[in-house]
Amino acid sequence: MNAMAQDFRGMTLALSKGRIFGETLPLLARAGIVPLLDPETSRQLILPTSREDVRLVIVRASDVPTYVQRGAADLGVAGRDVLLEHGGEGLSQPVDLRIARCRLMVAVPQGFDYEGAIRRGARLRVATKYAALARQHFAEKGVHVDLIKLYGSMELAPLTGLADAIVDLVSSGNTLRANALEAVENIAEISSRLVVNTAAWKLRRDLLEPVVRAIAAGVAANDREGEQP
Ligand code: PRT
Ligand code: MG
Repeated sequence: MNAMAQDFRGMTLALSKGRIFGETLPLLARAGIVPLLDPETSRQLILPTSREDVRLVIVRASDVPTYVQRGAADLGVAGRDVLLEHGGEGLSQPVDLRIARCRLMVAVPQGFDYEGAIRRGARLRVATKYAALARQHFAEKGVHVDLIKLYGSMELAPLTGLADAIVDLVSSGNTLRANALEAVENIAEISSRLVVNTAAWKLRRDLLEPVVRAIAAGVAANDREGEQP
């Protein structure tokens, strides 16, 4: 069967390039799924795999929920940050893959008195790609904010006077340090989730369940490896 065909009858899995792709590959291999092309070098956006009944589609990380929700892909891998921001309607989340882990945090210039500013009831300008999550977080705290929607390089906003604070992902903390910023609040623990179109999860369960189970078994094996001294 031609993996390019729009009438492809097998299983379509939506993945983003970069860190999620790299960490997902070993889990897919557990289900006998090995891509036949490297998305970093191939320009093809539909990748055939070692299984004729499985193809990968390469999309932006924040577009994965949309592809899966609307059934253009049966399965996908998306960060919890992306899923929370999207809302997750129409998606089942059967497995926490425990990969691409990081924290969604509030960060400010080093030395900025964040707690003091909040106590004084200051109105903070907050730059972020996660407008919905940030709005919810500050509303729950009763903090007044002007949200500034950005699509990348959030760290630059406080350095240029665009914003007082940012809401962004932090893993090693190196990017914050390199830009003289510091994290002052943890909003959410993030890892990537396997997501499944809710309708497909009911109607195509026979096809999807063995793959989901194999991936879940791979996550459990990774955990056991991590526990070994
Ligand atoms: O990069 P692009 O604009 O194409 O898309 P994307 O940024 O949405 O995708 P990608 O591949 O960069 O990230 C995909 C997913 O990886 C995110 O949705 C998260 O769930 C997860 N993830 C895990 C991270 C990080 N860790 C991470 N550290 N995503 C981004 N970062 C960035 C962060 O935004 C900051 O700029 O790395 C920088 C901080 O890293 P440290 O190590 O310096 O703290
Ligand atoms: Mg990125």
